Parts: sequence; C-alpha cells; structure tokens
Amino acid sequence: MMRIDIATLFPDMCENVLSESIIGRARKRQLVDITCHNIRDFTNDKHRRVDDTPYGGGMGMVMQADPIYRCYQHICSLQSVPPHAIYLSPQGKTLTQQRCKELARLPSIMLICGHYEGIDERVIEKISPEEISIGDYVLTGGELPALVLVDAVVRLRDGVLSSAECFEEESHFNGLLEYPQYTRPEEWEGRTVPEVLLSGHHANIEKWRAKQSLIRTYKKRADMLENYHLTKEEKALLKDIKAEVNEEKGE
Ligand code: 4H6
Repeated sequence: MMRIDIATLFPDMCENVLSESIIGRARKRQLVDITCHNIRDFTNDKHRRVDDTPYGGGMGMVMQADPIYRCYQHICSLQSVPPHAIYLSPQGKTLTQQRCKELARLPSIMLICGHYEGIDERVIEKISPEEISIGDYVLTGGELPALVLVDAVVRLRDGVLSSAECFEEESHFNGLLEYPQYTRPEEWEGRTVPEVLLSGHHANIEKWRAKQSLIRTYKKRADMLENYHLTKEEKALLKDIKAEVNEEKGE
C-alpha cells in the first residue's frame, strides 16, 4: 500500500477533503494510507508558535524551521525508509501527468505545506525536498496544491478507479483531449445529441469520437499535438480538420 504523509498547519482541511469521494473510498478500502500531521504539534514553544518575523525585516511572517523538521523526523520514524519529500511552492517545477505517474510508483511520499511568506530556507536545505508547483499563480498556503497532487497521484494506483472510471487511462485518446460527452435527455433546451451516438453503430461512434478528440485538441490545445505521435489515420483526419477549421475562419 502506498503511504502519504502531509505536514500542514491545517490537518482538518486536508482530512475533510481526503475523506470524500474516490480518495475517501480508496482509503477505506486500504489502497492508500494517508495521514495528516499538524506541524503545530511539533513546537517546543509553550505558545505553540510556528512562525516568526523575517530576519532582515520586511512584511509578514516566516514559518520556523524546527517544528517542520521535527514533524519530518516523526514521519520518518513511522517507516523504515525515509519518504520522498515534496515541498509545494510557487517556485517549484510545474506538476505534469507524467510526474504524477512516476510519483504513483513510489512506496511513500511526504508533502510539506507552507504558509505565511514561506518557510525558513534552512529546513528546506536540510530535507532537500523535490519542489513542485501546480501552476503559475500564488495561493495562501500549500494545502490546496498538496490535495491536488494527492488526488492526481492516488487515482493512478491500482484498484482506485473502477473500470468505468479509468477507461480514459487505457484509451487510445491518451495524449489528446477527451471527446464531448452527452447523457439524457436526448433534447435539452432545443439542443440535440449528435446522431451517430444514438445509432448504436460502434465503429462509427469510435471514429466520430477519435475525430472529436483531434478537433478539440487542435482547437483548444494545439501545443499538445507537438508531443503526440499521430497515426497515419490521425494525420489524414487532422489535415481535414485543419481545412475545415480554416474554412470556418473564412480563409
Ligand atoms: C511555499 C512558499 C504553492 C508555499 C511560499 C504554494 C502557490 C503554489 C507557499 C508560499 C503557494 C503553487 C505563501 C508564497 C503565501 C505567497 C504557499 N502558492 N506562499 N502554485 N503558497 O503550487 O504567499
């Protein structure tokens, strides 16, 4: 079973999110062992302080090194091999699906959630965690990024998704955007479902979906096509799509 430890000032916030839905179900089924640790429980200070003013002056507060390091040591003491430590920060490398796949193969990861203006640099040097960002924007804390990472990683573990939920993983649409989905009713607000999906003709449906995936990827994320190996059929399709899209644009 994969083990995940989260070091945070807001363990309840993390626990609440991770008890619901598919991740909550995976934990109940013992497919993953997730523990949220309150960094505040690891202070030696009688006021349970975890932050202080920055040396050199300036605005805001900085998280102190010691409570985080003691929390890290506690987490290490719970296992025979130290976990792969990850620090969620706006300065990290952007998280990708590829990195999630790699992280999902590790036996144990530990996530460090920063707050205030950040963490005393010395504990970062000491633990030397992998630094990961979930995108180029700033948040008030590392908890939401940690929860995003846990969700993205845990869903890749064996048995977590039902076969219905994980079809995307096996599908040949991998590397392209998903085709559009429709469900009942057949007509909604004057809008109908594409004919082919009601036809029951599976080969045609497959073809239509493959084409829709290509159309969407070309229209919304043309950059993704750079790294995607197109089959002969897809190349031909893409040529048609480009012609159609350019026609729409009136070129
Ligand atoms: C570490 C250092 C991650 C963590 C500084 C964290 C965005 C991401 C944080 C900070 C994060 C991301 C504290 C700096 C608040 C800004 C927590 N924000 N910050 N993109 N914030 O993955 O002030």
